[in-house]
Amino acid sequence: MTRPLLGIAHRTRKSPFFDATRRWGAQAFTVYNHMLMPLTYESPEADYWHLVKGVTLWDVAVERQVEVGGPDAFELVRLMTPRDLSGCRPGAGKYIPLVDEHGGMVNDPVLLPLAADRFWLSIADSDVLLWAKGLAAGRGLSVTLREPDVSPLALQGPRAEPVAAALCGEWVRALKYFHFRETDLDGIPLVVARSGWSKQGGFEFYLRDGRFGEELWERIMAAGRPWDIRPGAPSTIERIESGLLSYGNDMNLDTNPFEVGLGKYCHLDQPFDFIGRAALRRIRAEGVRRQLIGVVLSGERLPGLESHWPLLADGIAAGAVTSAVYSPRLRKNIGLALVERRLLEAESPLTAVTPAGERPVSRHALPFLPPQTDQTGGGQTSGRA
Ligand code: THG
Repeated sequence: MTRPLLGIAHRTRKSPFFDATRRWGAQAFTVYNHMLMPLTYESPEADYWHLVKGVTLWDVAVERQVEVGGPDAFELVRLMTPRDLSGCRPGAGKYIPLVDEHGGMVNDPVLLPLAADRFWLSIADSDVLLWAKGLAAGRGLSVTLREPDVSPLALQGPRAEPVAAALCGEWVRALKYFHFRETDLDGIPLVVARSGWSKQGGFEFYLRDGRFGEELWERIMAAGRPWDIRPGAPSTIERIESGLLSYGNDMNLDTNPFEVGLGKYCHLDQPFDFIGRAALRRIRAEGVRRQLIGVVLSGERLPGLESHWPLLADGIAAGAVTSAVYSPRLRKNIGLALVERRLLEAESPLTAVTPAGERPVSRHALPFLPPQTDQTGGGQTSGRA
């Protein structure tokens, strides 16, 4: 069967790096936040090996920024997340689940506090700007909400740090995990952060003026040449091995943070009354119905997952595999699955219904593989607070 063709129109937005990524060999794209994102250059596996062994540059302009500004900006951001932001200060980014009034996941952005009254939510694939506008209008908050001209590039891999230092200066080596700084490269306005959707270490360069897209891409590629930099993209293989979640795949409005392992970011007893607090307290008291776990699917290498694969326990519906991929380092089919808790507790044998037939499923601890730890300026885990 041939692959379906993707129709492109004006509403399918393009990144300021689009032409550069085509020139550098992007072969496949997906749509994310109503925008095109390159997925593959050489092949998913070749791109993955460059990421885990070297350094790769990703066009992740689809990680759009929702800018919240004005006198009530901090209040609106706090209303949107169960994470306690009382210690929030400019320059220190945070991973924050956003939930609705039922405790359902609206998005899982990175929060960048630019100033006491100005924030970026660097969003996953859902319409956060509209949710924020509705909340602000409904609550009569004095905020300005917009999607500014900001386009992130991610530099990821164990050799990312020397490339970032060659480009921006030695100061980037001291940047702590999730921390960021505003800077410029000979007039190209940037925010540089130590972050990214992999556990191989790296940085994100938020371009603050799309007119410099070509120039920034080529400058990073030139700086990375001595380290054999390659074009790349968020890797399904690496992110599943590392246990990173994908909004829209592993969670959506019908899942709550406790089900998907994000309970550690839910501070339900903080004084601030965020949206969804009562619902999340009820869920905490009653316990979750389902739980996201790591799974190994036995047998031959499986095809890519295009929609959830049903899970069965003794022929009874038990949940679904939400993401799956063949791991070249583990030489196994690995995945994430949202499973009924009572079946997990009963340790019922699970089977996945895949396009290649039924496959026995066993549970595996997350992450499947440990993070790269030597490139994280202050520690990959110490920056969590
Ligand atoms: N960077 C930026 N924007 C983004 C992403 C990103 N927007 C979309 C998407 N990714 C948002 N989702 C995530 C999910 C996980 C992480 C970051 C963004 C992540 N999590 C670490 C973990 O789970 O171990 C660390 C979380 C923590 O602080 O404890 O990095 O990648 N700009």
